[in-house]
Amino acid sequence: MPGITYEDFLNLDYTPADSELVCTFHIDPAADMDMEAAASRVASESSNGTWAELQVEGGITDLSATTFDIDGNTIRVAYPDELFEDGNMAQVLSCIAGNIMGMKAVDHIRLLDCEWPESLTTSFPGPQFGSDVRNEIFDAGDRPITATVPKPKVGLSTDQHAKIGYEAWLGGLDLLKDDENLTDQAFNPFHDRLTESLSYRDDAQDETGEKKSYLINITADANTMLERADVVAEQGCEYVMVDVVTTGWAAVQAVRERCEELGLAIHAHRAMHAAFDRLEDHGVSMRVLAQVTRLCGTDQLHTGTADLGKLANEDTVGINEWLYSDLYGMTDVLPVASGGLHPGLVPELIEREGTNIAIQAGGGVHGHPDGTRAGAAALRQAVDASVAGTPIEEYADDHPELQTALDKWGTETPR
Ligand code: CAP
Ligand code: MG
Repeated sequence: MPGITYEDFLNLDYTPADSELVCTFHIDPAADMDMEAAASRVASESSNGTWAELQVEGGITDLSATTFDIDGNTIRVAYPDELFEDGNMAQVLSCIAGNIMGMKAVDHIRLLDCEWPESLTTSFPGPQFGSDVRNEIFDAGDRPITATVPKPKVGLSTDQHAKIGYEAWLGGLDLLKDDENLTDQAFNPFHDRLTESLSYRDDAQDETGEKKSYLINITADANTMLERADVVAEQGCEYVMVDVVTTGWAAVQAVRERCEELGLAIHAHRAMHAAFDRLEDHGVSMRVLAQVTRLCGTDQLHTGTADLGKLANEDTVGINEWLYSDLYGMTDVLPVASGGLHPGLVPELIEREGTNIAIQAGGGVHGHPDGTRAGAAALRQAVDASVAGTPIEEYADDHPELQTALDKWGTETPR
């Protein structure tokens, strides 16, 4: 490719091959740059180009990406399959969301969406269980599964934390979940928490006759996560929880491989996603982060509350549809709705997102005036009523825990 220049990366007559990865970006060119010049630089820097005109002796494989469509500030770029290493998400992201994020040729650039080709996609494992966890683990039928995270986030002793789990399970919830900043601190060590919580889990199963499980946060360096996953499986839990953005997808891939051997499902929390996706015109969209997470193979993923909860959300419903969509036979992902939820929001949440989800509430369970067990019962009652098509106000007539929750929080979105 002797004499390669930026113009070689722009061809508005080009039709991408089925094997190519097509990425859609929003770009705002720098003041001294026109759209075509900026768009060609995006394709160049994210494939095989650089700022200087290159003189390469001898033949090499042409791995140039092509900007083939410009529509206002939206551009589409096709990347040849050979550019990527199969099954290596870190390498893929270093191309399509790497140096270009800091290029001076653009004031802002946002990776909005990817169309994943079959060969690259199927080089990743995808989830083991996906939304089948609802019935493979819990026998939940048509209803969403439910989870709660003890609050305060950190500072509870192991015993306090485990007892809150017990109360929540007895109240009718399926899952206890660790908070994102609880891993293995002195006030609540990982191994003690695992053992004590699973002991209460067994009691709660015996007392309720329902299956219960625990999303224990193994987030750490990759080697430590693998050791923790081994112990979680040895002790008879079904899940591990990983914070996929902070730990990084290479580490998630290592955990996914080990979880295949161990038969464990993976719950993906997404703390720090908003550093990538909150600014509308820059970064990486949650849609793409969700795509990446599905390819890497987690079974559950937080995707927000369709704007019903306390946190800003990007297109929860559209992202969930992508997570369920057919992707060359790859297993789907169960979306987790969380962040400021409480029983009064459940009917509208199910209206917006459907029932093939997990519903997770912390403050909306433990903040119940009568405590965690009543709060858990109220959340479960709200779910059962909604799935049955009964208005929760009516259901609350003979479900006092739900009535108390509605009296306290109504159907308002918290801030
Ligand atoms: C929810 C939560 C989750 C957020 C994360 C929290 O607690 O535990 O981390 O849901 O956001 O600490 O806020 P509450 P997202 O139920 O008490 O709000 O699901 O959007 O990734
Ligand atoms: Mg949290």
